[in-house]
Amino acid sequence: MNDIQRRIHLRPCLAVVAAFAFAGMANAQASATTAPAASAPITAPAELADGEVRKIDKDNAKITLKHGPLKNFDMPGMTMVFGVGEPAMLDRVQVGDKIRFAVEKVNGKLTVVRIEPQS
Ligand SMILES: [Cu+2]
Repeated sequence: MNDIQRRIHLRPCLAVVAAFAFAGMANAQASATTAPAASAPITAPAELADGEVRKIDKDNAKITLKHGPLKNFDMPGMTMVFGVGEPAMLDRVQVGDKIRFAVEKVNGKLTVVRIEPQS
């Protein structure tokens, strides 16, 4: 194969790679509703949802919340169990507390990454 033949042969492959890269960027932007550019999930500002603490499981780093709609995940309001990013977050809440919280998918699991008191 001479140089010209090699370049012609490579071009379609590069186009496919570029298309995949573009699709990946588009997906990242579609899922990050508040951040214009794709960035690490932990640092991306997540939308805060309303919730009420129903149960705290410090041993397993889990919290049961009655939550309002989670727009990021297309989820209506319900009561469900979440993992928490930091077990220490559970020290700052009590059953019955009304909170605002942020959820992100961490290793495929919905995880509460931020808890704030509801004002
Ligand atoms: Cu839910």
